[in-house]
Amino acid sequence: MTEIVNNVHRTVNKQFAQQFSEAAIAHQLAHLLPTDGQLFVGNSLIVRLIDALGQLPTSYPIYSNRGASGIDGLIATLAGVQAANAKPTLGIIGDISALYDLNSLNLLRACVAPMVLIVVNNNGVQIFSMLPTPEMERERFYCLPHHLQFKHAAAIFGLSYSSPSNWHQLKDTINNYWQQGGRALMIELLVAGHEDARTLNQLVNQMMEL
Ligand SMILES: Cc1ncc(C[n+]2csc(CCOP(=O)(O)OP(=O)(O)O)c2C)c(N)n1
Ligand SMILES: [Mg+2]
Repeated sequence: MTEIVNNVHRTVNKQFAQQFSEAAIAHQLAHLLPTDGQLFVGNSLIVRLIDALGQLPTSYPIYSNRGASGIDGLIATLAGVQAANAKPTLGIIGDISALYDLNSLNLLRACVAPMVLIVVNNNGVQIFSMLPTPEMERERFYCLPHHLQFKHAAAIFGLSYSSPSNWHQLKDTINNYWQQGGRALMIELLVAGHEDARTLNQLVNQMMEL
């Protein structure tokens, strides 16, 4: 059993060592957490990637939402979670979820503690790329690509903004923010479309063969 667990760890670590992808960030998320803080995880692909690949510290507080149907009101819940206990908070949600609840960015202007919101922009709904959806129709009817970016949305609501393009930039930007504080910070991660849903499926298949 220990041998299998070690093999799983080795395979996963090798796969993500050089990547800057949604799956790799889920795997490394522990390095971005604030000390004595809390994590809010959005729905869809990111929560599944963190569940499968993340190695979060024991007992670290993690919140998530299950709204009326799922992806509604995630930013509002993130703001509410922080307002309730005033801890430094890292939130991570998908791009469609962020667009759905864009007005709630206004709530992040009045944060009572440091707040970083990571928006994983994979240009649409990628969770359905895990399912055997028909290739020809997937893009148009399931993924709904919008080709939008969030820089100006952050500006409208007076948030700081950064869109790092590699792991070191991401880690330094967030960890400097935890030390220095300031206005709430939005981080936009521009990642490839279908890749991460497929990575998860491929990894599960690889694990079955170990
Ligand atoms: C209120 C609501 N409407 C629609 C859905 C169906 N739905 C499930 S996931 C999803 C898209 C999520 O997209 P995004 O936040 O970008 O996450 P990704 O799939 O790319 O990880 C949608 C529309 C839902 N769960 N909740
Ligand atoms: Mg998305």
